[in-house]
Amino acid sequence: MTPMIHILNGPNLNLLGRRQPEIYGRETLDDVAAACAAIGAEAGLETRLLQSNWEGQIVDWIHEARESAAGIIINPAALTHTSVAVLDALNTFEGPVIEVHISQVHKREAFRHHSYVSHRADAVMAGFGVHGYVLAMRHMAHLLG
Ligand code: CA2
Repeated sequence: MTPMIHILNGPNLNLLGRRQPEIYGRETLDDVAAACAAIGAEAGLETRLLQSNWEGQIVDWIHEARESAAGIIINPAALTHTSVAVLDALNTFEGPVIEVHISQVHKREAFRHHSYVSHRADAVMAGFGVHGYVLAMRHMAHLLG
């Protein structure tokens, strides 16, 4: 069976490409899904990109990933900086976890400098724009290869 990668996205990322392009760029989450699927096709990985504005939904999807995914790529958005629940859920997942931030969070406000998710993530991308998802997919293929 083709290994599945879940690409999870947190609050407000449904607006990607439609608001604040100076920070997050002009590409949409659909563009990200297509780019990740293309890398997956090259590397023999299936991808499923999901977005929710609800913390509990992200937690539920992480639990589902325990059954159906070989790896998780996650941009938790604001939950990065607030959510022990997302961290606890990720700690129950056994495969590789890659944390992605479109913006370079360390050059932004101090409250964006701490990530709960980084306590679990095997790799962290920040500041590569949406290309960070593509790089994360390539690294996932390397880790699972
Ligand atoms: O840089 C990132 O990817 C972030 O995870 C994005 C979060 C922010 O809270 C993190 O500190 C860093 C915000 C996501 C909001 O997404 C939007 C996208 C387009 C327009 C408006 C919001």
